[in-house]
Formats: sequence, structure tokens, C-alpha cells
Amino acid sequence: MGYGPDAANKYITTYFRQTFISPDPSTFSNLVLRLVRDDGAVVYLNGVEVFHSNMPTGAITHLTLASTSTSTENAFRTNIVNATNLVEGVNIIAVEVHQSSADSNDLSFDLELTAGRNDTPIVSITNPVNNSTIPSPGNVTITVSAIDPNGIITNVQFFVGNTFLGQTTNAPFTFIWTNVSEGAQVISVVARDNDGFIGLSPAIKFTITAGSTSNLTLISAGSIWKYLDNGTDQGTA
Ligand SMILES: [Ca+2]
Ligand SMILES: [Ca+2]
Ligand SMILES: [Ca+2]
Repeated sequence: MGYGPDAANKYITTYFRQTFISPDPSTFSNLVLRLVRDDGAVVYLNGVEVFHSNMPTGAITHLTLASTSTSTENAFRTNIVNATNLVEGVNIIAVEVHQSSADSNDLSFDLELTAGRNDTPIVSITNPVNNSTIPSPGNVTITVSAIDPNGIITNVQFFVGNTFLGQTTNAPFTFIWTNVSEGAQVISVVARDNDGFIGLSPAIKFTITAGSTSNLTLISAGSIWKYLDNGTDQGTA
């Protein structure tokens, strides 16, 4: 790599760029950018600055010096980048590497960009709600919210503790658990997508209580009454 005609007054800045293809970034949780730079660098993804490493703040020109000299020339510096900076199809990443002085005797650069994929099902139990109480008889309708960021849910399995209760392949992924015994129960569901990836719901705890908690009518309106109508005093009984 050339530094110009004068070893005592080298070019300060060297520019690198790379095009690459990305699939639909809506399936990505974030991007991890790892950068090797001597001495400083600014990284742009599709024209947006995504990493400012060992460079002064403010406007950067081709004559701007890196903030300090770098002795760890091969160390990777990591930055988390929002995946919304990426587009489906062709992307451009551009890097300007700056020296800390016009007579710096070394330059290093490398870059790795990794997308964190968020493609497993996201699943939760929507009924019963956690820590709820259900009077017996214990017939519990378990309803589920299950979505897949990049595909479809193909199967939802229901568990009490580690015991398999049943499964369904059809939305809205409901399961009716009949004759649930009294006491505390802990349930969870596992959703599987069309790629075979699984998502596990948070566990839900509920309690089946004995008997009914509804009101008990002791005397009904319109009941038949005995009566005494001979004028004697019956006191309070
Ligand atoms: Ca160095
Ligand atoms: Ca250098
Ligand atoms: Ca998926």
C-alpha cells in the first residue's frame, strides 16, 4: 500500500470500500461490526456513519489526524450497529483509515460484519394469566400468542411441568385441558417454525381451587312460609 512520494510526509488517509449482498434485514436483531485500525478510522454503512474509532469529534477530512497512535495494530474493536442501516440486496461499507502523524510507519485495517439473526418463534401463553385462580371443575382453555419473524409457526406443543399435554398445528393454537386436578399447576408451550427452530414460552402458574366461589343463596325469594295469625305474642322466635 502506497503512502505517497515523501516518507516524512505520508498521506494521512486511505480509503477502503466493499459492496456486499444482504438478505431481508428485518430478520436481523442487530449487526456486530469488528474493526482493526491503525491508527483511527470512520466506518460508513450505506453512507451513514456507524463507527468512529480513535478519531476526533467533528468534521473529518482527508487531512484529519487520528486521535492517538495505535500500538495494538491487530486488535479488533467491536461496535453494535442497528440492523435498520442495512438494506435487502446491495449494500456499501466504506472505511477511511487515518494515521496519527504524517510520518507514522504502519497502517492496519480489517473489518468483519455479522448479522445477529432473530428468526426463532416468539411465543407466550395469553390465558390463563400468571398466578391466576380458577375454581373447579378445572377445565382450562390455554391460549397462545405465537409469531415467527421470518416464517410460519407449524406446531405448538403444550406441557404441564415436563409432561406433554397435547399439540396443535393450527392457529389460533388453543388447547382445552379438561379435569385439571386441584392445586397449583405450571404450564408452558413450545412453538416450532418451518425451519425447525423452536421458541419456548415463559412458564405460567395457576391454581385450581376447591368448589365454587360464586354466591350461595340461602332463602330464595318467593319461598313458602309458615305463619301464625291468632294474635298471640311469639316474642322473637
Ligand atoms: Ca501503530
Ligand atoms: Ca500508524
Ligand atoms: Ca423462523
